[in-house]
Amino acid sequence: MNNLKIGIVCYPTQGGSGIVATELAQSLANLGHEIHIISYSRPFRLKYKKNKNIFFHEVTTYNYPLFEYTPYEINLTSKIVDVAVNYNLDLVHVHYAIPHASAALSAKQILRSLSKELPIVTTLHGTDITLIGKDKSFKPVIEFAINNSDIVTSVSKSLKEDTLKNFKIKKEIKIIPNFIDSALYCPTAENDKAEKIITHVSNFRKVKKVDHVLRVFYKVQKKINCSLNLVGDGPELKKIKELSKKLNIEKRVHFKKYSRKIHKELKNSTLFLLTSEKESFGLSALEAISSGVPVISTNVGGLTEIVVDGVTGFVSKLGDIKKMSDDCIKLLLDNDLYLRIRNNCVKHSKKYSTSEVVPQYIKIYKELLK
Ligand code: GMT
Repeated sequence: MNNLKIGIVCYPTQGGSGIVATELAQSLANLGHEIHIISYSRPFRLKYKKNKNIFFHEVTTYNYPLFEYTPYEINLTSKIVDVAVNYNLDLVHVHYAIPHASAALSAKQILRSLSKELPIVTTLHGTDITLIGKDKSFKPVIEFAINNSDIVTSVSKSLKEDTLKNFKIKKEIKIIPNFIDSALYCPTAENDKAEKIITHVSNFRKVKKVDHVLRVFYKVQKKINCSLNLVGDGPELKKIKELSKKLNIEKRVHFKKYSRKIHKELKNSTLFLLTSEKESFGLSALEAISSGVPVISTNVGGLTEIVVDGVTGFVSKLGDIKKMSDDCIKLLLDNDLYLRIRNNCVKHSKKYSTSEVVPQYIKIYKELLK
């Protein structure tokens, strides 16, 4: 049982869960495991350079005039069955309870009728629990999916607590945090350059409160010569562009497309701002601290596990624009404090490096298959 055949089901988009699933796939493939990624399109972070151990299986949907809503979960279930049989998967690791774990459970039942066992590892990322998961219409499916997965992991302590608070969970939930390639996300001397750049990276959904980022920056730029990099795309982008005009700061705000080179953007940044209303982990904050960039953030969810107040940055209550801007100004004016926090950032991020975290997943896969 050395090299495993693992199915990985994830969202392909810019969100953290898809990034973590893809990075996990790439790390496992580099260790010699055979990885089958199952998703509705090629994951954004999947490198184009062919890795002989990674296979991508696209879930195609079926449209018919009678269906007002395309039944994606059925197509996903069939694809999991198909890949499990044709490639003789040892297990499937799904990222998100719905619809990925619930589809995997249906696939498991179908496979049983074909005399094949398919163990399921489910990783909870947050939105499935703290946002959409709170909608009553999903509750029985989420509870069933979690309680019937063979192993369940959560990306933070806070998300585990939220899951236990909001659902009737009989299953043990193990915490395996998100991880980072610390050789790629590392500080360079460029962090010391005179130009002060504040960066925010997200998928511009309402939950990220990017308007608060602008309002914090508005106050900071009045006191300090600096610019704001807003990286990413999403439903709120248009409104944010309008707000930057209204605040008359558009010359200092640079909108950039999200790219796989985000580590380069961070190397040029002085501070990172994350003003989210909810964040089960905050992968972008981890990318920042690993790059030696102190983070100013809200104190919600799992964020405080990454942004340790006064150690790797400063945290505030949601919407406390004054405190967040004061914290930015304090860090930008006090070079000794800045360098101390920057060093702490790199140290704190080490326990989230790929080499520390990926073996924790391999350990649970092996335990499961014993
Ligand atoms: O919020 C996002 O950016 C997307 C979302 C996702 O599902 O991809 O992110 C969730 O999972 C990430 C990876 O585990 C976490 O870093 C994010 O904190 C979490 N988002 C929320 O909890 C809102």
